[in-house]
Amino acid sequence: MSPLKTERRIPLSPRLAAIALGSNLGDSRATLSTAIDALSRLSQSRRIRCSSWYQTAPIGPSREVYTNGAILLETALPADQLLESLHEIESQCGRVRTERWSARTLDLDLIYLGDEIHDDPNLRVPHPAAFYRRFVLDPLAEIAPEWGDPIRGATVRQLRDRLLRRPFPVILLGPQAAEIVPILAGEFPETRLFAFRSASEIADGSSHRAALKPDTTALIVDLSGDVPPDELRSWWLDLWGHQTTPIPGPKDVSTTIDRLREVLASALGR
Ligand code: A4P
Ligand code: MG
Repeated sequence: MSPLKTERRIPLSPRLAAIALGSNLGDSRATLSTAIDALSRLSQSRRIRCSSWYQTAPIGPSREVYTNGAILLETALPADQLLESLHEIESQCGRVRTERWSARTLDLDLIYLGDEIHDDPNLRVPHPAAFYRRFVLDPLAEIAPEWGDPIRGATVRQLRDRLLRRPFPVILLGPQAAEIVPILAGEFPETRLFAFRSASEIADGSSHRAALKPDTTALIVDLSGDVPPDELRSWWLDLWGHQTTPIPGPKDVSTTIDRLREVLASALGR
């Protein structure tokens, strides 16, 4: 027997898993209840709570409305086996992977697994986009509001409440930020967009800085992709006593703007 198999036989202590469900192809309600049944029957696992279903506007290229929800499982499965099981359930429910974010019968994303942190392209936990997505946080806040995000130092309820602020403050960070702000400001009037060329410009106290009150929590989108996340996080904490997390952006302007539209629409729940 291989060492890996031996290792997998060591039972893990059960911990909670938060899984987000989404569907925008076929009979979504039927597919989602099949998925809930399959998740509830997973080995070494038991169902704790399910959210209600939410109709959400599609983010990205697909036109069909999504049905989203969330489930809490108690599970002793190792992270890689749990993800494998989620992929199997997606396939059983007719998921066919084509282009990025194409319409799908079923998408299962592992949002949290106890307080575990995994940083592998095949398995990122906490899910890297969950913290700015209403379609994830609304259902999750219904069933696990006090869950503490192990990276962001906030509960699910706090993460969701940040997205409800209007105007919604967003900092775009990078050399193209000033050019992009007027384009997006018209499309997203419920936001307040600030452009900073660099992290040091915020620290130096530019004219925009005064507009960001000490209690402001803003979503930072790092368009340059150059600022190490930990550094950005720590000076953000130092300046305002709140934590946020930068989203690394692509470098070319039109892709950046498209990507920003997706981020803002997810955050605002449009
Ligand atoms: N992967 C890494 N970490 C994880 C994780 N924590 N959970 C890997 C699940 N999978 C994870 O996923 C792509 C790869 O991510 C897999 O190989 C997996 O090992 P995928 O499910 O094949 O592809 P995808 O879902 O198209 O891509 P992605 O980036 O996961 O997209 P999302 O984040 O799932 O977003 N609009 C509304 N209103 N509601 C939605 O649910 N969903 C999406 C897709 C877009 N727009 C939406 C919704
Ligand atoms: Mg997915």
